[in-house]
Amino acid sequence: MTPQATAQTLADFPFDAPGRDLESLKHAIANKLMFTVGKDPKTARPEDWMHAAAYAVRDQLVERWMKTTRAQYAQDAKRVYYMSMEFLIGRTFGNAMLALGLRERVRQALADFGVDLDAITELEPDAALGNGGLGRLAACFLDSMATLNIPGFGYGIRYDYGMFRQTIVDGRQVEVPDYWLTQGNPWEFARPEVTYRVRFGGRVVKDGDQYNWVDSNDVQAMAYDTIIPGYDTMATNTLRLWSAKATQEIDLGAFNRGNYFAAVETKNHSENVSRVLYPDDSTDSGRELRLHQEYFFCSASVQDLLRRYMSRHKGFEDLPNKVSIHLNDTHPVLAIPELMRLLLDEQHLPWADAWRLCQGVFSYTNHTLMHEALETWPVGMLERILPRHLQIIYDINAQFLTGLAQAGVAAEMLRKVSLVDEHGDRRVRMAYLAVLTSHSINGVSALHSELMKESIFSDFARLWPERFNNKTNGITPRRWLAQANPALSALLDKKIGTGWRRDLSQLKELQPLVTNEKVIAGFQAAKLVNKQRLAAWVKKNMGLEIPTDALFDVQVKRIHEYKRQLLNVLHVITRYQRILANPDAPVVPRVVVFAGKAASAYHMAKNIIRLINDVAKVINNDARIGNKLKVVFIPNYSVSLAEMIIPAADLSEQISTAGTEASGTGNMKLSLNGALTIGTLDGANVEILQNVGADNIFIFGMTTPEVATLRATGYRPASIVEKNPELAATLNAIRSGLFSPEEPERYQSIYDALVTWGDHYLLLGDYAAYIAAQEKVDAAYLDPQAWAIMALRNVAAMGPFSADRTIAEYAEKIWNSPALEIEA
Ligand code: 26V
Repeated sequence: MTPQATAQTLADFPFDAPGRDLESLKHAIANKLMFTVGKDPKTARPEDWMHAAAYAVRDQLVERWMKTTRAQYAQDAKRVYYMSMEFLIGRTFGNAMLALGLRERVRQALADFGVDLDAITELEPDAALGNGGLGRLAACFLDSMATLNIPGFGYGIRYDYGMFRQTIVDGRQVEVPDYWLTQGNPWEFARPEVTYRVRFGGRVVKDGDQYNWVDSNDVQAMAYDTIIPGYDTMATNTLRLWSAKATQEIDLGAFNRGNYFAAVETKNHSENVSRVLYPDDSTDSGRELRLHQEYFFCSASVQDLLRRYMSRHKGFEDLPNKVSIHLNDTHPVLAIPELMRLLLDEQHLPWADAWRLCQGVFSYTNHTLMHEALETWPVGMLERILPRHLQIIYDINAQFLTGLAQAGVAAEMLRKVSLVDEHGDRRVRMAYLAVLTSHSINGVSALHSELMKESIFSDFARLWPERFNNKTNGITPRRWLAQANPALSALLDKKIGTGWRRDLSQLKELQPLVTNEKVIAGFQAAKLVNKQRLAAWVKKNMGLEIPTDALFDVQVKRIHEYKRQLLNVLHVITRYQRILANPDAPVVPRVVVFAGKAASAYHMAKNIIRLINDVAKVINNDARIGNKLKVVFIPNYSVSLAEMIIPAADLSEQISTAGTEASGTGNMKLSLNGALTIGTLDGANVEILQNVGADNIFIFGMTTPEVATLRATGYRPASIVEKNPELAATLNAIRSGLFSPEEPERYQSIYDALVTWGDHYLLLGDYAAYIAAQEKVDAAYLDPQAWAIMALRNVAAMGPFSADRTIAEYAEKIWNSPALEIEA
């Protein structure tokens, strides 16, 4: 007999609701340490206290979590499934305490045991299940969906190894595996009962109208649930991550033949599916394991959401009213043929009905225009691994192309829009499948959404203009201001109240106060505290002294040619040479901070890291320079390091070639924390400019049309160098081995990339404008009052860049998903 749920409401169920007062928290932590962690306070390590405190805080969320789920079922609410290969969550402990408003009380409770909250907080490993912007956006969106009471579920993969840990050895990036689960993860609930069979390979046998997929190799997907707390609300959502488990513990056939090791190997092989996060590395994108990963999590998720729907509904008519599936880039696009397969082959719906339901359910966000990042899969590989899905994709394509042909569309155009690219080896274009199916297709900034319609999806935008729209990205103010920057948060609380955490538009109330002397002094004091925090970290971890009265010039993001860290390096070298040439001239002292990872197979990006470190070594050790210029490459950039670096920044480097950065979100985080932007008219920089005003930002360089024109008419970097002696000297320093005396030709290839091979990102084309903009930055920084006012105007203008605004737009315009009402 299975025990029945007798309690109609949680009020009838005799559990002890955890108290929020200090004494209750102390008892909870003590109990967790003894009974859950199993440690004597006498011998407990800081990690044990961290786990005990985490469990105590987690308990505070569980009741809310259950009330949220009950309310979802009771109201038969529409659920939004946000499907993403990446969720770059970072740490959870601090975020959970913030959401509950319990941070200071937990601090006190721990202090009574002689435990320092800040010290144990640092021991939590980051959940680094993402590469960069796309993964962090997914994490910010989960935070905002919960905070806005939107019934949102994240679906993704529970990688055993997240983003690699970056170490710097002799200036070079060396990757170390990130096995983040060693100490256990107090924030997840394993759900061994929630498992689905995911099939690979085999073949399709047709039996009348029925398609049977047989002889497949199977993997089990097992669910792990992470609680996503909303801020100051009962609403508490779920991130469900799938982990691969072998279907049989061992292969019995092999075992019986006495080959024990081969038997265990099969198990290891199938469990490889969720082993490791793929780096954002276009050269690697054809790897077969990646296709397995994508299908693995799509299949498990779609089976899971369909089961949930079917448990409460008869028939599928209502599916689009109860379910939205959002595709975070093309990585989850196999969810489309998977839902088709389940509706056709298992639920026996007619094709037209299944297709209509899919179009009602799916929506898609594009995050890049870069050709290399647009996913395609070889037809042969799909046929081998997902034979039934390939048939379904062919059928979707045939219907689509037949419709167009009947409407008189020419063969040439049919080839262009076909789901199958017939050039060379035939490949399926996943982005086209997403566009063809989705009722909404959005870009992530105003500029990017326009370019998307003009470039990669131009033919589709002409066919279905109504499907295309923009949703400018945003960031969660909880993590990126309240949590990361307590000093500035306290100032804001005092001057405009505390409501900005839930409603970031309230920052505009700062506008009339930005010239107030007390506000200015408060801002400057907060900035200094944050710079001291960073400087202390750099001293402790890197042994380098950095002056906190210098301008902190920060570029933190993935290392990529299009983001142009090299342009920043050119400025650094130019500055270095100017100081040497004019040792007595007054200069604005600067600390130039870099951080970011390069994909492990991206040689140019890794070489850029090495150059930055070599340049840093020479400049930082040049006695003639002293504190006038310091260069720091902070290793192993992560969400947690971002929380420390960003609040310390004075200047935010957003210098991508116009038209290449889809949005950027670091730009928003830095401006929100009172850094001024030096940037190109790219991505969301354009909208930041509109909001802060041209006087409070340093915009430079070619516009997107100018970039296109220069490329079309012929970019000749060598002739730019000829006309600019300072640039020539800078490049020469790199080429001659000034920064690599032990190997003078080390950076010849970088020189060649910039000067000889017609660099696609046009760095030298923007060099002069960039240097001129940097001179304006120096001039502005000489007046600390005026600088602080500009920085405050940035803070005050960041209201629109809250992820709450973004999510409210998705909910209203794309998902049609109202907020849930939850009893207190
Ligand atoms: C590409 C690939 C290729 C296959 C291997 C795995 C992998 C993983 C990631 C990617 C890149 C995805 C594109 C991306 O991250 N775009 C960024 O999205 C941010 C959020 O919208 C946006 O702010 C950035 O401008 C954009 O570069």
